[in-house]
Amino acid sequence: MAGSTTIAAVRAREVLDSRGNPTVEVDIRLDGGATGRAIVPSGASTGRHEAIELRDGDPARHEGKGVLRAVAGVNTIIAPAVCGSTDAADQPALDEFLRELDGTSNKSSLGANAILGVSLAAAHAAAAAAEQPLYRYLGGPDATTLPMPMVNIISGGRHAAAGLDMQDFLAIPIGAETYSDALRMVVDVYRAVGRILTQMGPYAYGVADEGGYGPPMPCHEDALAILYDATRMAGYRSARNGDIAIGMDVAASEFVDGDGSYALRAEGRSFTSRELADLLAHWCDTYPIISIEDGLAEDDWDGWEYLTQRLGASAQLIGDDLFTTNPQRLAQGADAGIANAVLVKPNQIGTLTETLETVRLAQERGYLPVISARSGETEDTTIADLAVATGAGQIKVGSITRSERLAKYNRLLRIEEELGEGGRFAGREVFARFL
Ligand code: 2PG
Ligand code: MG
Repeated sequence: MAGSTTIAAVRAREVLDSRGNPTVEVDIRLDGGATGRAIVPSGASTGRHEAIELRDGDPARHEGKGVLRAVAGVNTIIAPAVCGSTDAADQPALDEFLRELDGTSNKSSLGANAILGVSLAAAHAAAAAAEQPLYRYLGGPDATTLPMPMVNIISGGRHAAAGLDMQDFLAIPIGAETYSDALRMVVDVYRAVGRILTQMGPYAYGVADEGGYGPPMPCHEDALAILYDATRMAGYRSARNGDIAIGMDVAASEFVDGDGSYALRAEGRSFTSRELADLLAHWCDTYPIISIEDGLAEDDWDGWEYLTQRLGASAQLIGDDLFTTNPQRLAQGADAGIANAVLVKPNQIGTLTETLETVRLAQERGYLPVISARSGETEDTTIADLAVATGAGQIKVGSITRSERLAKYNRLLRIEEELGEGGRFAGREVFARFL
């Protein structure tokens, strides 16, 4: 569909995410007739330095979580400002314009949820006008690498009602030859974990926000042990260099105390920053852990320095709350030599252009980018295309149940089919420097 890519119409509405919370959906139509739609996700364990998600705060609707103000901002401020004048095919200019229209450094005026909805819907519309799938439109002919998935199996923290303080215990199918094989292997592990948990009693089978199991457990090491045992039960080698390795999202900002100590309810005691780093290092010696996200809190930069010295050569250390997809924070972190990977969540920063800048910066500075969903998700699949477009090499979407997760995994299956012989799977190579 050739034709003008000038934005002709922008329409936002309030829809619901996978937790039943309101979120922003945006539709865009271009002069030439192409259309695009995006739905913005929402986190629970949010970083302090994220761009601001605008919520109504009206307790009479959705306990204050409505997004009618963000929707109104799109329909009454952004729409008239861009319609008839702005080219959806010039993403950097559009995103710069949206930032100026907002006028704040953290997008608190219009809301990152409003701005990102417009930014992504415009990209979808422009890709449709170019008659290209989004990954090809954004990434060009080189966008052929399918990401390694790191898949949530057991959840704790803000994503599960019971027990564990740490948030994610993930399976990383490093032995897989193809993306579809990777997914199948992880499903096998998920089922085996289910069998182990069922033996522990009926309450051990709860499902958490990202579709993983959210069992009550006496201590964190049990989750690691179950994942390890289940992998072997499923017939795979659970080893750093085997079929399935382990990843964790500690999400430590969620349980750091005001005095900088880390209170683990499950272990029944507090840890200093150094003790927590040592505990993680001990687990890395005991289990095949090759990736740890937010091992320490977002502002504990001294602790991060120690953690990186201790584990940075043998494990991927991802900054999520630490960097909040913010190129400035990532640059600071790289200058300080902390972490060696960055989680990339478009709604933490609020525009597609800045998201792509963060990925580019990571690649330039030798940090591994991991494209990520949020715990509150929808049927929107933009991040699947983003992972292929950027050649990021890794994606984190949650577990392999619940359709807001499967929408992304299944989108990648379709891209795998579409690329055929021309595509490649990132595979264990992504982790080569740690193995
Ligand atoms: C994370 C994400 C996704 P949330 O911490 O990495 O798992 O959670 O969206 O709640 O921030
Ligand atoms: Mg995280």
